Amino acid sequence: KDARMAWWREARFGMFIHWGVYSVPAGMYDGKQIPGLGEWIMCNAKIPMAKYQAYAKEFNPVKYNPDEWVRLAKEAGMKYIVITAKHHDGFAMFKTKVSKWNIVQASPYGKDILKPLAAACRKHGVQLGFYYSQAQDWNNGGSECKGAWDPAQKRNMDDYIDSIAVPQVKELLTHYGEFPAVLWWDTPCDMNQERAAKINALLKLKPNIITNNRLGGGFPGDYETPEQQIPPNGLPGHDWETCMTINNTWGFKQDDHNWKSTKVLLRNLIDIASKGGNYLLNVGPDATGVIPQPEVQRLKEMGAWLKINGQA
Ligand code: FUL
Repeated sequence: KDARMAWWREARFGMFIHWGVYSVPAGMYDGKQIPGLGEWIMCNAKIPMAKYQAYAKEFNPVKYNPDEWVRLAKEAGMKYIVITAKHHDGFAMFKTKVSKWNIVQASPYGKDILKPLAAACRKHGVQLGFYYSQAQDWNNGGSECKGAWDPAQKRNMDDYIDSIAVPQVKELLTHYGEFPAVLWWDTPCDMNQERAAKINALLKLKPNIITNNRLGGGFPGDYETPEQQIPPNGLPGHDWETCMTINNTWGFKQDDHNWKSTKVLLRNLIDIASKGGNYLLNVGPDATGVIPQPEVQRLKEMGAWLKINGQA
């Protein structure tokens, strides 16, 4: 494990990217601002499947420039990127054979966004990880965690695991060369040992892969994931990574301007590094493929500080 974790333990700073169909409504539904996290809008506003799926027809991120994103991460002093390959809305940001609810078939953009990101990461020497919501999936018959809101969300969790989660994780593990370096699981609602074991078994396809502790079913993964907080004394004896938003949402919301200052973000990074953790700091690109300017500015300022202080 030490050899496998070596790059990750030295990395200290990474970029989390929450990007998907939810960046189209961007926090608004039916003319109203929906409170809560941007990427949770389908659940929070109880949007029926058909209505939510229509947003994909407006998802055309023609300004997506993965090379620029990776250069921004590098300039900020970040050593790795973790991007939402599939969030709880079940939308695959990649080419997949097992569900039509994916960027290639359901959006006008029509292209896998992970492929060129992997190429840019390779070119710039940045590690790339995939976030995959393995349990919660509101459009493919996975768990709704908090209960269904549309009768169309008929669910058999075992069918979902066998026909969606397992084959998609296999696709993610085999279509992107040396990547993913990390698999970032989330919200293990309705996971049990048997379901998690089917997913965990795929990891042998990438013997050096690093995974977080959110698979469920009793699988510990490689590291702990404090969310939006820094454990006061670190987590002695564990590898850990604090993930955090720059404003209050992970997925883009047009009305969230509650940006943390560069000073606070730098203090967080230093605090975390001094306690032996990693800082996975989130950006939420909009539906055109642009990272909001206040986030870009803060990341550049962090990088400039790290450079002056000999840390990047
Ligand atoms: C949470 C998710 O439910 C959020 O949407 C976000 O992805 C965060 C990093 O993890 O548990």
